[in-house]
Amino acid sequence: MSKESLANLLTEERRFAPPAEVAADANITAAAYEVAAEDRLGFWAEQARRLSWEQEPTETLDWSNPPFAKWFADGRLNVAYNCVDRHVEAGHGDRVALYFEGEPGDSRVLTYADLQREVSKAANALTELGVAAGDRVAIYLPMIPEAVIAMLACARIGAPHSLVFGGFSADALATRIEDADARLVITADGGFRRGQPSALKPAVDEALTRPGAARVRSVLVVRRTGQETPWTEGRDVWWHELVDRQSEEHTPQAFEAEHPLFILYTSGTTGKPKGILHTSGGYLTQTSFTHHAVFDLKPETDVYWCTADVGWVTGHSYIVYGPLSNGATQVLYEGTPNTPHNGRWWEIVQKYHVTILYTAPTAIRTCMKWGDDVPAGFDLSSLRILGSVGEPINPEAWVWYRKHIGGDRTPVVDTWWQTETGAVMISPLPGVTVAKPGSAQVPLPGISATVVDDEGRPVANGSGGYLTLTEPWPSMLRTIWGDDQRFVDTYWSRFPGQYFAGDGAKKDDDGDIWLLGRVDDVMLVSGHNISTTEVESALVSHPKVAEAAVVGATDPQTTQAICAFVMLRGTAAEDEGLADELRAHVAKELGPIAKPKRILAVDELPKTRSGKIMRRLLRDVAENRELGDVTTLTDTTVMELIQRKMPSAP
Ligand code: 6R9
Repeated sequence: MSKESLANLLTEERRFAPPAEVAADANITAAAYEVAAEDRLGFWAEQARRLSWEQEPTETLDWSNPPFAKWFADGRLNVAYNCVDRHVEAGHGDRVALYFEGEPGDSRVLTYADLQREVSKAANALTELGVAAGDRVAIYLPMIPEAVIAMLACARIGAPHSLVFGGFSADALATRIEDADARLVITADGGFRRGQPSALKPAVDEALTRPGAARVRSVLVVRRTGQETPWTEGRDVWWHELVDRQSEEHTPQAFEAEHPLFILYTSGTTGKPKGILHTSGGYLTQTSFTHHAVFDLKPETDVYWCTADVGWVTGHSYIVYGPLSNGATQVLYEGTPNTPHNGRWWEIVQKYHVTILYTAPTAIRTCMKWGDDVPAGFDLSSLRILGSVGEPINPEAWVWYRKHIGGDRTPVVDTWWQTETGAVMISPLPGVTVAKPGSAQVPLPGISATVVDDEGRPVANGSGGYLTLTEPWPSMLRTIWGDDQRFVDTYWSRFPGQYFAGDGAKKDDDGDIWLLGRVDDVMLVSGHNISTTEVESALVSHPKVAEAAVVGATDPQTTQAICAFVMLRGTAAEDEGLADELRAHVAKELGPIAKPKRILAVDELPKTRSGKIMRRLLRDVAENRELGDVTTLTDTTVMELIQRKMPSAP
């Protein structure tokens, strides 16, 4: 980035105060900020008491060897016991833990007592397969209860899990198995997606032919679709044959707070994927606290639903560990939002009386595109809090979400965090914060975040720069698996003493934080740094545009030229005047400097499995280059369609 900090273009004046009834009964009040500011470590020590420890920690943070943190180091606990057994012991065994909704319409209900039996049996099965504390287990499953059960069974016996998105290729799976040196793979014959059974097991078979994955001893296979499945005798074992015959009793053993809980790979734009390592006590403390605070969860009455896949960090922290440690009742849905019809999600909200919904901006924009009448056909009045995660949420999408899903009454919490942070770091609180559409606003109590300039100095209100975290936090990544140096270089070297998240951000006049996207995506146009997020938000605020992705393509006159890919709303047509109309609209919203030089209407945008737009691929197209790595794309044919529409070089 050049010396000049990010242009501060966007102005958003709408404000939404917390509803009186949420504010009156909120789990967290404004006082928490003061308490935490006065004694940050004392605040986290207090939050750790949300958990049941076999041995209570006396030490909160050991930061004697930064950036390698130890939290609650002398405490001992079992993570699965905290997520399951203790709720049964407290008399909540009959409470529903999971309402599972399969894509074909099948459903299952698991209470906390059921979950305790299932997790115990699975833990016994893993032990029978020779998995011991410390051994890594790769999990490659669809969104079915066994995914949650398998994760908790691993946690219960102290075997770190490594989830790989179902749908990642055999290659991606092999690299992750090899890097973590996993000994067991848990998979399924397949899962249901878009109305069809889609196979998973063949990808495992292929991955295991790679030399790096040769140390895998067994493959545990859940029967989900019933499709024909290739089988390797002596290595492959059916879940229903092995797990079902196990004892329902299993005594959880306590592990040290810093015992590894899981590894989760983030792709990054270059180089091999980074295995982000999370440990037990600090991670569970912060996921539990943030889930309680940010979603105001009332375990007795709320029905919570996070639409993420368990293979994404959001699924780890806000389907499994946060909600279950809090004794939540939640929905787990296997499939896509539009199978068999565009209202499937809203039908699920209506069916289970969902009160808290947590999803991603990409899903919200897709629903906007399908039209307001789709959610209007369902009773969504049970909803009381809405959340967003994964990308900056454009103000227009935020307002649509609140109005058409939240009945113009629910708070919307825009939660900023990363695989690396483990839990939410910056977010409004639903009963406290006067919300600003498009802004994640304030660090949570106990979290220190700021926006700095090129030299690492905090910027003044009203300016932009880089988002950094200035104090360690309990659920921080502990390292990159097997590569401490890369951990130091990647996150702690750009601004010594601060964690650099890789995101651009600005502070508004009130000091609230607005995320502006990855700094790699920031564009340099005639000496101005312009954020892709702001131009995208301006485009999405035009009534014809449902989604937009903006990249900077090399340009001889202006260094980079803004190139926009737009998806139109259902009724809008691509006519001749469209590009000029959108350019004029952006000029009006942001100023002439932000006007896209080229605008291309497309049917789909390239996205990762967690719904993030892959701008680097669009940059490849805009610059007529061969495409980079596409293995983490949901749908690789999207890129061919876009390339075909692209007129060659400007
Ligand atoms: C949880 C998750 C992390 C990156 C992060 C940022 C983007 C996530 C956001 C957001 C703006 C939000 N991001 N939440 N940007 N506002 N509320 O998404 O983890 O998959 O590791 O991605 O996602 O760019 O750096 P992960």
